[in-house]
Amino acid sequence: MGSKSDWDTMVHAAEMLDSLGVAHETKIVSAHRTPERLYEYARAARGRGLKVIIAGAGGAAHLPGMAASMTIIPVLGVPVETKSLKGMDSLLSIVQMPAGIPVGTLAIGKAGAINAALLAASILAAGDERLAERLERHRSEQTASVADSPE
Ligand code: RP5
Repeated sequence: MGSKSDWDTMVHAAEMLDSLGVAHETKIVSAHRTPERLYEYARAARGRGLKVIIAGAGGAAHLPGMAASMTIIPVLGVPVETKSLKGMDSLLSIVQMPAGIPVGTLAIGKAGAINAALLAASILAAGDERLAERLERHRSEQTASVADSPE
């Protein structure tokens, strides 16, 4: 994530990964304030064995696109909700990547963070049958938890 202030949103991705048993790390890497940290992180990611990067950022959110430009690992972008523009700024700056460098963009805020984790797990499940089974179980439990009436 681009800032410690993004953690309130990105913690939902971390919690979903935890609940699915997906190993992960959480880092603050700012495209603006720590550009060299971003360069080193993205450049080293594949060699360190990382398989997917979830990048959450707000405002002029360059982090996902810049990370994606420096690695072929799939990058999932989470637009963090902002006070001034409600995250529309984050969304548009993450989703509107020019052709050639893809970022898989999720919804603004908590829903996007949760779905980024689920999508990362789906990507990883392509080569991990046990994770695929855990994802199937998660879906079944979610379905079973939906009441058929609001009262
Ligand atoms: C972005 O600027 C971060 O991703 C964060 O969402 C936003 C504001 O950061 P802070 O000023 O709260 O550190 O780089």
